[in-house]
Amino acid sequence: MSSYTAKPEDKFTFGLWTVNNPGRDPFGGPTRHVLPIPYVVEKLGQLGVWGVNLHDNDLVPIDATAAERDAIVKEFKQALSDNNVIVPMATTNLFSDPAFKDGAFTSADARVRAYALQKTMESMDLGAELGAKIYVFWGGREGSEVDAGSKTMDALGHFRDSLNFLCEYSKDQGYDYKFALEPKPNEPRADIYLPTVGSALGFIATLDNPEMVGVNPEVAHETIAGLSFPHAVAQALDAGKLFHIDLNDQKIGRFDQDLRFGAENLKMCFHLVKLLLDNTYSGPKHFDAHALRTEDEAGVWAFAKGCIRTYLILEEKVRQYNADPEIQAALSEYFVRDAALEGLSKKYSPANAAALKAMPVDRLALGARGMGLEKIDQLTVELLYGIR
Ligand code: GLT
Ligand code: MN
Ligand code: MN
Repeated sequence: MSSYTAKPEDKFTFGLWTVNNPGRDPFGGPTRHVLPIPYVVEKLGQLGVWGVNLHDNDLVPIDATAAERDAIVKEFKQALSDNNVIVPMATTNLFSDPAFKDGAFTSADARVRAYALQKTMESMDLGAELGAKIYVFWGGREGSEVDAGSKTMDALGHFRDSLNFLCEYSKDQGYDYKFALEPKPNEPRADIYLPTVGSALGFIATLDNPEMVGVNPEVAHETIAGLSFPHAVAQALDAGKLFHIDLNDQKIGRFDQDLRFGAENLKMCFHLVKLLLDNTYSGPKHFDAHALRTEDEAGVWAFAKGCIRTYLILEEKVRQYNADPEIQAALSEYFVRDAALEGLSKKYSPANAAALKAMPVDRLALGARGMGLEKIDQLTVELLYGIR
């Protein structure tokens, strides 16, 4: 039995905007104070957290002077090194300022699009100065309520041009960033462009430097759309595009809840952790969640510790599942292997096609077979509840 405490090799991260979320929502103001950033870094370090991520304006106010920026960055770097915390990922706030109310890279206004590039380059400079290797693009305002004129087609073209521009900027500066697109179907816009992981993967293939760009799937975002998060992650892994992951939890069909990891759908979270562990995902594991609005500061740290503990508990459950003789026996009955048939089906050749066409099939027997999935699922539930 482990103590379920984080080690640097777990690569757990939080965003400054997550643990420092003051509990504001569209119907009410903050319910807790914003904490000083060096203190947040110290507390995260005490929890064994590997990294802290940020938007430019989580650290440096949008209207800071150059001297103010430098002083803030210096103090932040000191806190990082004092507490053994790094900055693995950076991103740009292209959603809070009213200038971006109708989008940033996809705005209908060329001046806004140019400003979005300027702000992102400056934020990439900041991220690089702090050592970030991953650069996330969450296009919260890149969407619409009104599909005016040619906007929908224009938006895709503008988004592509912006990403191409910024990939070249990253290369030119020697930053070595990997870009990760974070899809979300809606909120704060009625419809956000590239709403799912699958949409983002399709879009990446149209870029000038597709190898530099992957995805940052978030549990809540695919779940809002009613989609399976583990399936989205599997597709990203299969494509070699899982550059980053945002872990939290969510009820289907709600506003973006960003709940504590494992707070809502433990079985889904188990399958997710299994996918990441079995496929040796080695990137950061970012808890993009926040404490409930009901909580005070103690509740915030209970929330952060809870994300970590649940992830580590589920890793332990995955190891147990992979070693459980009854579960493994049920799985080997479920997966029917046949080396000869798999050889024929793996790759087309005229001979393989002819052999498959000539193959006798007992269709009724195939249809009559019970798959044993009820048993497998019940064993999983019992394992998760600690009965096994
Ligand atoms: C915002 C959003 C998150 C994104 C962040 C990165 S900002 O909090 O809800 O899902 O990951 O821009
Ligand atoms: Mn996110
Ligand atoms: Mn979210």
